[in-house]
Amino acid sequence: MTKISPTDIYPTPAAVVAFVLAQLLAFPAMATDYDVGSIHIAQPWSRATPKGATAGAGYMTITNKGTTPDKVSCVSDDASAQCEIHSMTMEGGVMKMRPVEGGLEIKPGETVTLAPSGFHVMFRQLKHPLAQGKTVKATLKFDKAGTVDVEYPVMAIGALAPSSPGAEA
Ligand SMILES: [Cu+2]
Repeated sequence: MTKISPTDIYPTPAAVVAFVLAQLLAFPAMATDYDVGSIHIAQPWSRATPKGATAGAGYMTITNKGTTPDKVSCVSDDASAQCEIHSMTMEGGVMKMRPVEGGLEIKPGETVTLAPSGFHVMFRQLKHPLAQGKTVKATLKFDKAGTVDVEYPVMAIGALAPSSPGAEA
């Protein structure tokens, strides 16, 4: 006697995992977008660090599609001992960066871009250099939307954007 079970029709979880792994292997540095609550995170990326560097940075675009302000901070990452969100400001002709106290605010309907020379996720006290083609995984915590793990594909040293010439893995 034969009985059709859902697994005959739909791919098994193992098949799905195999497919996803194949995709990841085909595009090792492809960025994924993330959604958590009413927060959308687009195009996360990072930059390779030279040997001996003590810190690295992560960038992304965060949009608040909700109706209340939210604040984001970095809880931890897999490449460094500490993770913070920093701002960069010009002070007396010198660029200075400092932690954003209490988290970076994203107002309702607002999109905040973290990019070189501006806001960034700072991976402090690196355990190893960030290598081009690899990823850094960080846990971000939004006061309202909750927690999300984000993978930052690492682009070339000095890349200005994920699509910069020479930034391809
Ligand atoms: Cu910084």
